[in-house]
Amino acid sequence: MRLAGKRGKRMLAVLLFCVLLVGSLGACGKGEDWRSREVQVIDDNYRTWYEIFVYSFNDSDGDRIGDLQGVISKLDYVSDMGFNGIWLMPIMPSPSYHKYDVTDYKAIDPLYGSMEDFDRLLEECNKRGIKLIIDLVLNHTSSEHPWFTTACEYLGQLEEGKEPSAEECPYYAYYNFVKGDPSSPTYYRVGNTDYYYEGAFSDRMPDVNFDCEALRKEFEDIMSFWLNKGVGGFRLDAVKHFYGDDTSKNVEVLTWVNDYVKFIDPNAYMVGECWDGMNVYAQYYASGIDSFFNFEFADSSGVITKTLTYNGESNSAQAYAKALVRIQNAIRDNREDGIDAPFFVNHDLSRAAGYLRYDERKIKMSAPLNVLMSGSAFVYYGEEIGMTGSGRDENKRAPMYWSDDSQAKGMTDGPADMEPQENRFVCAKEQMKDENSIYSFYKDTILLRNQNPEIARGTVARLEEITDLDIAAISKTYNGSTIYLIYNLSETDKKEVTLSREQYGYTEIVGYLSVDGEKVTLSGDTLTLPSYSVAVLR
Ligand SMILES: [Ca+2]
Ligand SMILES: [Ca+2]
Repeated sequence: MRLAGKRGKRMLAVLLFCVLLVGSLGACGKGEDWRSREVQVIDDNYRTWYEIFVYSFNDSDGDRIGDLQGVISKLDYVSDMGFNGIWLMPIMPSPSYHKYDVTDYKAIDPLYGSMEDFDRLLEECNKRGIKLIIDLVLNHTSSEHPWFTTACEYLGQLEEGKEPSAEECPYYAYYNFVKGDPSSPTYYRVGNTDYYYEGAFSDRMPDVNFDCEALRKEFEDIMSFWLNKGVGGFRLDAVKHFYGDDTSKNVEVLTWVNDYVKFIDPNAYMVGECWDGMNVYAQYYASGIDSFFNFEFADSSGVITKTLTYNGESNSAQAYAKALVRIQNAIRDNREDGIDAPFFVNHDLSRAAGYLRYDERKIKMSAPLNVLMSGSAFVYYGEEIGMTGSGRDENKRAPMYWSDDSQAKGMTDGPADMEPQENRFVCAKEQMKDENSIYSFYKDTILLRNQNPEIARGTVARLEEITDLDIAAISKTYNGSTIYLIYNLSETDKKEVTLSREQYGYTEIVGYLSVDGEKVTLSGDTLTLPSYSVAVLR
């Protein structure tokens, strides 16, 4: 609707006045829903990412294996939840269901579709402001990769007494071959020869040799291939294993990767998997790679689970707030602009519903403890509906539970060796209709993050005057603007927290989460927080 002329302008002014009036009433807590506030999504690398295992996500052609067209048709689901980044687990041709052993780094596995499908996926992501990153497995190839099979054939044909040469077969230098049995559990024999190769993960995954310049050139070519297509960056697999556990050599490899990728696309985003404690993975930030996954907070024994399920001062809400500051400092000690990459569950870890004992309140509360962290937050598909999955890896990668009708369109069968999984919470279709579901709680959490740019980008400080062990009280400051996040992590008790408006310079609650749907209120300087709730003050 367009308003014209003087009269129009006056009407506009009246209208604006009304909007401001309603807005300020809402600000005083007179009933306006915080959810109607505007989002302020910034196009940078502090995003909210959704991790997708394509195989089990959504099928488009009826073979009951997920595929790229299936992902495309669920982009609105992903975007509607508030995610603005997607990490696709490996999509390149591979003999395994998980595809972490690649046979061709510049193609799409035919099970998942074609390169045209992938181009369309990129296009559809762009339309929605979603940055797409793909898994890049540099540590090893498939044992069926032509580089490896050619090298093995060469060694098999080598004349007795002759030394192998990279001039005769360049691929020989791509891997870590040794002559004679090294008596190591991670070395495997090449056919009937005297040669052995390194396979840190399995005999099907020969480790590459990063000392080889020609191999690095191949990887540069591969990275530029995907970046030139418009991929937003990479999730870098197994970076701790490039050179065994040698941190300085691994950091050197990552420095090379980072320099090359940022030269092609300065805005590209990369996140590395250095599966280790904070003291180790924080050192990897020296490479310049934007992020490393925060294994300190994740999984059944990380900070998030301890905060929710363990007792004692060292697992209290206070301890959670201290841990937020500790991880921030550890990263900044290694690089000032490093971006934390918090996550709770991924494809290698048990799903949270099991170890949180299907306690819906705890499952909900794990969302803000992860997603409201500073940095680039990651959520594994299915966590937003409390899916089940533990034990063998296949169980952790079960079919996305879209519908309780397993024959419904899009449903997949999951990996062949998966044990039957019984989901205890209702399917996505049902949860989307229920404003009290785990799904809705996740969606609200991401909305809060998208409305307040300080949540992802802010520097964290603890409000030390709040000493209640059940309360985590922090500030986040970004671009000169400070907000406050107050978490009540008591499983049972409503809490009152007094915070001087004058001292802290806030005026209102701009949003909150509460697992039971009970309101968070502010009266004078006193904030009332129901059990398991978080308030954002501005
Ligand atoms: Ca399919
Ligand atoms: Ca290696």
